[in-house]
Amino acid sequence: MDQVMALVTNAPSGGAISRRVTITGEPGDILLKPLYTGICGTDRGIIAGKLPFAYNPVGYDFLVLGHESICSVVESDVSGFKAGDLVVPMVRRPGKCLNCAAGRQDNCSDGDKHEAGITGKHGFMREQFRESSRYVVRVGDSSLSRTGVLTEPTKNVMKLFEVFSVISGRSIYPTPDYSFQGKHAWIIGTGSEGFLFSFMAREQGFDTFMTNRHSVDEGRLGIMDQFGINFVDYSRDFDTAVKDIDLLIDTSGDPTTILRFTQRVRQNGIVFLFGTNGRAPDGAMSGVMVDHLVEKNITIAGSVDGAKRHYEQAVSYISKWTHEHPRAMSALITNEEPASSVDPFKRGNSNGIKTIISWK
Ligand code: DN4
Ligand code: BGC
Ligand code: ZN
Ligand code: ZN
Repeated sequence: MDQVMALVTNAPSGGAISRRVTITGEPGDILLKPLYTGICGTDRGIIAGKLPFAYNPVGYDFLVLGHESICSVVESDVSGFKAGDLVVPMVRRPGKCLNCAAGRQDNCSDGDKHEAGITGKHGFMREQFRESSRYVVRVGDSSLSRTGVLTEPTKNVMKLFEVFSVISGRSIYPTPDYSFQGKHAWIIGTGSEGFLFSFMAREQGFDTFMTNRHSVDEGRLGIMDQFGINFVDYSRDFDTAVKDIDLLIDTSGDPTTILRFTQRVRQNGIVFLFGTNGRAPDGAMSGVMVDHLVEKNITIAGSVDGAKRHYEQAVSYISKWTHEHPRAMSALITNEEPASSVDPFKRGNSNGIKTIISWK
C-alpha cells in the first residue's frame, strides 16, 4: 500500500505524532477510509506511556492509534459491501483460545488477542487501511455518518447489559409487572461511557441516576434532561440522595467510591466494574461490607469489550437515539479536531465529553 498520513505513537513509551507511514501485508478484502475517529481514555493512556500492555505490531517501531471510528468503504473485493457504505471496524482480533475461536475474543481466556491501536495491530487513525470484512460491522442508517463514531464505545454497553440480563435472571426483581420500572440504576462518572450506560438503563426502564463528586456543566445537564436522567453531586448529598440501588455501574475505577456506593445496593443488586484506573488509591473492604454482599445476594462483576453482535446492537441503539434525541446525541460530541493535529491527545478531557477527529 502507498504511504498514508497517520497519527502514531511508539508503544508502550508513548508520544503522538502525525506522519506518513507505509504499512504492507495487512490482511483484508475491503479498503476503508475513516470519516471520524474518536479519542478515549485508553488512547490518552497510551500516548502518556501509562499503559504498559500496549505494544507495536511485529516489524514496526510505531503503532497507528485509534480504535473508535466510523468509516466509508472505498472498495470491496467481497459481495455485500460497496463503495460508500458506512461501516465500523471492530477493535479485537482473535487469538487461539476457545472463546476467540467462537468469535468471542471479548471474553479471550488467555489474553492472546490483538486490539487495533492498542496491542500489536495498527489502529484506524490513518487516511485509509485494508480490513477483513469479517471484522467490519455494517451501518445501514446513512444519518449516522457522525454519531456512528459512538458505536465502538456503545458496544461495551450492550455487552454489559447482556451480562446483566444473565445475572439478574437468578431472582425475581420485585416489580409486579416483571419490568425494571421503579428499579434504580446508578452510574458513577459523567464521561461518554457513563452517558451511554445511562441511556441504556433508561431504555430498560430504570429510574436512572448519574453521579460525580462535583457538579456538572449545563451541557451535561441538558443531555440528561432529554433522556430523563437524574444527576446527583454526591459530595454534597450522599446520605440522603444515594439509596436503594438495584444496578450500580462504575466508570470511575476508584475503589473507595465503588465501595461507598456498594453499601447502598439493596437485595439481589448487581454492581458492574467497568472503569479502570490503576493509579487510584487502594480501597479497603470491611467485614460489614462482606456481610452486606453475602446476606443480600449482591453480585460484583467486571465487563470489558464486546462481541460482533454487541456492535450490531450498538448501531441500532445509536440510530434510535440519534433520531429520538438528535440534539443530545450531537451534544455528546463536544470537540471536533482536524486530522493534522495531535493536540487533542495532549489536552486531556476535563471540559469535554467526546473528542472526535475528522478525516473528511
Ligand atoms: P472518562 O471520560 O475519563 O470518564 C470517567 C468519569 O469518571 C469522569 O466523568 C470522571 O469525572 C469520573 N470519575 C473519576 N473519579 C470519580 C469519582 N471518584 N467519583 C465519581 N466520578 C469519578 O472515560 P470514559 O467515559 O471514556 O470511560 C470510562 C472508563 O471506562 C475509563 O476508565 C476507561 O478506561 C474504561 N473503559 C473500559 C472499557 C472496557 O472495559 C472500554 C472503554 C473504556 P472527572 O474526573 O472527569 O470529573 O471495555
Ligand atoms: C475498548 C475495548 C478494549 C479496551 C482495552 C477500550 O477502550 O473499548 O474494546 O478491549 O479498551 O483496554
Ligand atoms: Zn476506547
Ligand atoms: Zn483468546
